[in-house]
Amino acid sequence: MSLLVKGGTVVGPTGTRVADVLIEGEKIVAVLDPSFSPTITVDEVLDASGKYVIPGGIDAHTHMELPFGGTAASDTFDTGTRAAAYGGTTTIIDFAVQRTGEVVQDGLAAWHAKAEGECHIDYAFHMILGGVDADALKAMDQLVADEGITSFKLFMAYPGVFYSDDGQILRAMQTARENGAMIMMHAENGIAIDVLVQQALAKGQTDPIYHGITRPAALEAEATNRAIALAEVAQDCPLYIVHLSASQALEKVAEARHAGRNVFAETCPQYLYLTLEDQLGAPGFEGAKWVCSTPLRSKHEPHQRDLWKGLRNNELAIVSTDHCPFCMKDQKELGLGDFSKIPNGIGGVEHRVDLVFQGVVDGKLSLERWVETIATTPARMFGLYPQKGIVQPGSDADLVIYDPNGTTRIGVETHHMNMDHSAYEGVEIKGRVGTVVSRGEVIVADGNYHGRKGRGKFLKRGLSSYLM
Ligand code: DUC
Ligand code: ZN
Ligand code: ZN
Repeated sequence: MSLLVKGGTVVGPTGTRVADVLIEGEKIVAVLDPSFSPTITVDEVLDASGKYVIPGGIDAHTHMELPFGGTAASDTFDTGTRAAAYGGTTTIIDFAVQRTGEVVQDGLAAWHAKAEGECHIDYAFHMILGGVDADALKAMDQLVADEGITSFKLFMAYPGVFYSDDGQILRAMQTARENGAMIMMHAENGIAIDVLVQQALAKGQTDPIYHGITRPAALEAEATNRAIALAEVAQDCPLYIVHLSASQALEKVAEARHAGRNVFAETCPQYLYLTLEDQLGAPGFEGAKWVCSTPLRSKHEPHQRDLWKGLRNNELAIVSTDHCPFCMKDQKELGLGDFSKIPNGIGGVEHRVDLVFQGVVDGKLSLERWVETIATTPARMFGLYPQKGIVQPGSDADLVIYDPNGTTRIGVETHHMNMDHSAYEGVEIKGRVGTVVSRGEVIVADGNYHGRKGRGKFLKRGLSSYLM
């Protein structure tokens, strides 16, 4: 099967040009000046004139079916990857989980069992380490060498669940420095947060808004700083701060990066668009929709301005979603009367490409940076480049024809995620995902779905291109 994507403006990390993209089978074979391609015979031509042609989105942070707070994230690999495809994402990197006390490889096998035969797009895994001990450190080496798992997430938050203390973190970082893996850090001081949570509950402060109030920016900044210091002690182990939300934490990352350190960070659309005040203004228990960790920050502080600036100047490398959806009914409702029991997470895997494009429309980001933060850098950061993340000969034919003149209105009635609400209800984007191609196959066209469950392949990843 051959396909010609004709007349679009191809956007890459270093520039744009009008070009035709020739696809044979699953691969891009040529990116041609339009004057060449009239002579080519293909099975199908997709007209992309007036549209952008970008690499398929790579969401480097999702949690399909994540067990959390007595329930599990409501999107399966089936529903979540289909929704991702609708939104122009053609690869996800999900987090396999080693629960505390579990053998790492058993946790990984359980994740493979959840995903295999279910995914609509290609997928890879990071590994959450829920218990760093000698066996887990050995397992890290084995996963890097044999399993294509080259990044490990640790938690400075959630004492008693996923939490690692500083000694465990340092050991995992030392191991990563040796085997070339990336350490991903949930940087919040969970011990101090738990004190604030208990104090709030003791005062009868049980509403969802107290979730954010008991997770102050200072405790994100402190943990970020501590993670950076521990990585320095571990011979500059590569460190990636996940879901960074606060200006104060960004300052710590920026300082390390300006010093030439091996430190990177991502933010998420919720921190670029939603605020604590959205949650505060919501009636009754509605604020639970926006309970996630790190939490939403106040609009009266310059977090959003600083995050957009960080994306422009590469202090922030990537926008991922931290897609971790829970329905209100029977899930978020577990925290009625006690905010600390609300499962943490926002679903957004379907909206990331659009929400970051809105930053281009608003003059906050260049087209090139849009593509870099949603596709090219995630591929490079997590060992998928150049198979993924770029429109060039030899790469997988994963691409999106994006219509800058279209409109996307986000809401529960139209989204495809398995959620009974939307964190972005009513948000309108001046742009629209038109056609989505995954390994040479048109899986979405004009809002219609043509893909199928099970076509997505597991990707064994290499080491990060940013490894120093
Ligand atoms: N944060 C969330 O909001 N959900 C899942 C885990 C996490 O760290
Ligand atoms: Zn996290
Ligand atoms: Zn997460």
